[in-house]
Amino acid sequence: MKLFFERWFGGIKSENDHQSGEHRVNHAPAVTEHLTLYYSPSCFYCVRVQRAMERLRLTINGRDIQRDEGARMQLLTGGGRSTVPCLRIDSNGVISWMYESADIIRYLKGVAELAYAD
Ligand SMILES: N[C@@H](CCC(=O)N[C@@H](CS)C(=O)NCC(=O)O)C(=O)O
Repeated sequence: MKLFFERWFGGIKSENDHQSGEHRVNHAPAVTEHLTLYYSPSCFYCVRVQRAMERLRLTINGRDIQRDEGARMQLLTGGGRSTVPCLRIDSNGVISWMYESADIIRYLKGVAELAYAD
């Protein structure tokens, strides 16, 4: 099962930065520049969010907390918990942390609707 997740995540990530553990996932526009998805490759809920991102054709900065201790600490100190998935939302400098995968997917649907409107 672990291998499946590793392959699945490995298949979609691009512009991978092995030093920082920071990379972009999926394929698309700049409408998600204010978003960062904290995730772990072994987390089923994260897979659900990533699948939604693919369906919605959204590109989002991803931070793998399993591989990147700095990212895990950012999540813990910023959001208050190290649970993943967590979507960090920067609304003109006001930072919020969304922890529930269902909430994240709902939020991303709204982002996609705006992005692909008209
Ligand atoms: N209700 C959450 C569940 C998330 C969850 O259970 N995440 C696990 C990984 S699959 C986790 O981060 N566990 C470690 C922790 O809670 O600190 C959601 O749907 O997003």
